[in-house]
Amino acid sequence: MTSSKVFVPTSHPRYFSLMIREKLVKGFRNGLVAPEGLIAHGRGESFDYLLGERTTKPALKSIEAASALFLLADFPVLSVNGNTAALSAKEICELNYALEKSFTEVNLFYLTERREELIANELKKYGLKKILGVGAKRFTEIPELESNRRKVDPEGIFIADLVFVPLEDGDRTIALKRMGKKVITVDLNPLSRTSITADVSIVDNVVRVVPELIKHIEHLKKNSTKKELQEIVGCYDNKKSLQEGLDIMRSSKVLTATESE
Ligand code: PTJ
Repeated sequence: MTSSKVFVPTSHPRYFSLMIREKLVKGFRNGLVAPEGLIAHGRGESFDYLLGERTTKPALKSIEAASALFLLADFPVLSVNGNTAALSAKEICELNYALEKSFTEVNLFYLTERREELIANELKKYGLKKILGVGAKRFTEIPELESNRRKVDPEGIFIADLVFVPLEDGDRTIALKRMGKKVITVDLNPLSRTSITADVSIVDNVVRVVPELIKHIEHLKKNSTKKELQEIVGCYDNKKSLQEGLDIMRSSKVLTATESE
C-alpha cells in the first residue's frame, strides 16, 4: 500500500486531533488496527470535536472514580484492542505498572491471530513481559456472548474482578456485568450501550485519559485510605456524568471561521 506523507503545521488549531488520526492510520498500515477501526475512530473524532477536544470536568470526575475503583480491585485486567494499541500502547503499559497487580490482555472484535500477535508485540516494546489472551491460551468463553470478544484468557478477563475496556462494543460490557465484574470504559460516545452499562464511563479520548488515570492512581495510592477510596466510588454517579458529558456537547456554539477549525 502506498503511503502519503502528511505535513500538519503545529499552528493548526486541530493539530493534536490530526496527529491522533495519523497514529491510527499508521497503526492500520502496520496491521494493528482493523479497517473497521478507522471508521470507529471517525465516530469518536466527531464526539471529540463537540467536546472541544479536551478533558472536561465530568470526565475528570469519572477518571477519579475509575482510579479509586482500580485501586480497590483485587485482580484488574486491561483489555486492549487494535485502536487502543495504536493510540496508547506505551501508556497502557505504564498504567499496568502503576496498578502493580493488574494484567493486560489482548481482546479483539475483528479477530485475526496475526493482529493479536502484532498487538502483543507492540505492548512488549514497552516492557510488558506477560500478555494474556494471545494464541492458544485464549480458550475460555464469556457466557451468552456471540462475538469474537467472547474468547478470553482463563487466567485474565475470565477471572478478573474488574475489566478496563476502552473503545468497546456494547455486548461484551453487558456480558461482563452479568458475570458480576466491575467495568471501566473510555468512550467518547456518552450514548453508547457500553457507556450506559459500565460502572464508570470516561467520556473523553483514550489518548488523554490514560496519562490522567496514571496521575490520579499515583496520587490516590499515596494519599488515600481504603475507606476514602470507597467513598469516592460511592459518591460517583455514572448516569449523571454521562448526561453532563452530553450536555457539554449539546451546548457547543457556532464560532466564527477564525475561532473554529
Ligand atoms: O481491534 P478490534 O478488532 O477489537 O476492533 C476495535 C473497534 C474499535 C473497531 C471495535 O471495538 C468497534 O467496532 O467498536 P465500536 O462499536 O465502533 O465502538 C467504539 C467506540 O469508541 C465508539 O463509541 C467511538 O465513539 C469510541 N471511540 C473511538 N475512538 C475513540 C473512542 N473513544 C475514546 N477515544 C477514542 N480515541
